[in-house]
Amino acid sequence: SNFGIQESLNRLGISSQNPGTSTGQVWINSQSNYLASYSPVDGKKIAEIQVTDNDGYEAVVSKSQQAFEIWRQVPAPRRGEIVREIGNALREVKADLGKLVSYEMGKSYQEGLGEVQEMIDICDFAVGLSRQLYGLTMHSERPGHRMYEQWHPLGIVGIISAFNFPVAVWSWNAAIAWVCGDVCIWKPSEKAPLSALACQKIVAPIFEKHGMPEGISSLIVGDYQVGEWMTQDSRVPLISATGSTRMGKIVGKTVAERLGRSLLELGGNNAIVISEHADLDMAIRGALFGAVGTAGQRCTSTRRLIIQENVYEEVKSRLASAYSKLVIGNPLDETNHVGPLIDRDAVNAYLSAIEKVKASGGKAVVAGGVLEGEGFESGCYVLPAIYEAENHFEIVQHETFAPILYLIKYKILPEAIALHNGVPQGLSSAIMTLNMREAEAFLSHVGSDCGIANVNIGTSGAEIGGAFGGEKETGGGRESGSDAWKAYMRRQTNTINYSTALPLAQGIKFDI
Ligand code: UN1
Repeated sequence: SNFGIQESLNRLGISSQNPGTSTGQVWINSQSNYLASYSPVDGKKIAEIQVTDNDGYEAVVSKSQQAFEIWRQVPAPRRGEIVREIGNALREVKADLGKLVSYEMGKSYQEGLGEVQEMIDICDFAVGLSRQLYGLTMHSERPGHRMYEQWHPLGIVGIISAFNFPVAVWSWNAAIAWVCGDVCIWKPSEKAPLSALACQKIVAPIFEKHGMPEGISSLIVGDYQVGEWMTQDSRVPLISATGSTRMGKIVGKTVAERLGRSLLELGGNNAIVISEHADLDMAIRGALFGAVGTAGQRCTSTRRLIIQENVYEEVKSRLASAYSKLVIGNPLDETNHVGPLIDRDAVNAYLSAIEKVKASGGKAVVAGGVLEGEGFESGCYVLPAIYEAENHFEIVQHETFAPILYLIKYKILPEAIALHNGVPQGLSSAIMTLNMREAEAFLSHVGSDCGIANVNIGTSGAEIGGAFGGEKETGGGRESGSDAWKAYMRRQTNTINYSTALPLAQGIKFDI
């Protein structure tokens, strides 16, 4: 009776007995190796899924290559029609898939629903995009010549996704890649493989219904080894990877060695600057959701608050009081605010970060700890914590995927911006201020160095319409909206001579 999770699993076709052999799309070919998915909500094993072995991987790639030959010839607006149906199917399963995401990964049910909504939104975006894959035309320097550019499909896109957004980040990549004429091989996090399997079961019948071949959407399951087959594989021209900076450095290097393309969306160390000119009610609410939403496991989670000294004490005490009202528990129960971390390793990383900030001289505003007793049997529930810290502390320079918020004090805005930018990562950022000069300075070329910079909004919860990603150790890639689609296509410049002469460019003479 765990909030209807069993009924949702049934409707999504995820059974605890070997859940996946009937998707119609190639994604496994393994005899014996299984990966179990455990829920951090109650510590129970949800189901096992077959791990992809090397033969299985080869079968997936060859199916994908064959599928690409066909898919790339389907007109882009027709491809968009199919993506529209995928969006509609997601609308129908929103509650069930949101619940599975919540149960397998531990985010609140509301956030699980939000994640499926992101998938629906990106499908809508991709449908429109399917008629807008525009190239430029240029004026040739030569008489009787025409120049323009075309965007052609790239081929197989390898998608490596993280546990924290187990379905939405895949859909940002897949929906765009599909309208661009690419085919996708998805290697989901081994911590959330069932959410991926559910997605595969949603999309596969739609391609099939339209007479499309297997291999437009494929799944490979396993640990880093399975990902490595793909990152080393020159048959996969683009690898789009979301996860830690540590992982991204390995993926980026491997793909670069074969001169492939990688699109990296890695760690953040996101801060909100809270000015003395802020609407403090708004600042507290923005900081609270940013820091404790998804139990601090978004790459956009708020990790640092850089607070002007005149409002520092007030912000600190109001945050402490807000934290005291947080209810931690089963994320499927909508009366709770914060669910568990993904697993016990994450709990250990959280505890070690707290030890480190204390050892560096950080002071607890709201102390952390692991919850025990009834309802917390999985051992993954922790208390959201706040520490006063200094920006240069080694642990503050790191992304810890947990609800730990560091408070840092500043006097003048240039100092706040320097502290803000003084970390290796560059994903998301925000300033809370009603002062126009401060807001514009923060967004200017001497302001935030992040890929995302907000005013009077927290650091998390970006909309799909913008390009998503960041600078420095965040990896530089951009996914989702705006013109991020260009990374999924190859650009071709065409020059056509319709004159009776053959003039050379740059006026070069070459006559015989
Ligand atoms: C991520 O954490 O990898 O902006 C993605 C946000 C969400 C996506 C986060 N829309 O917080």
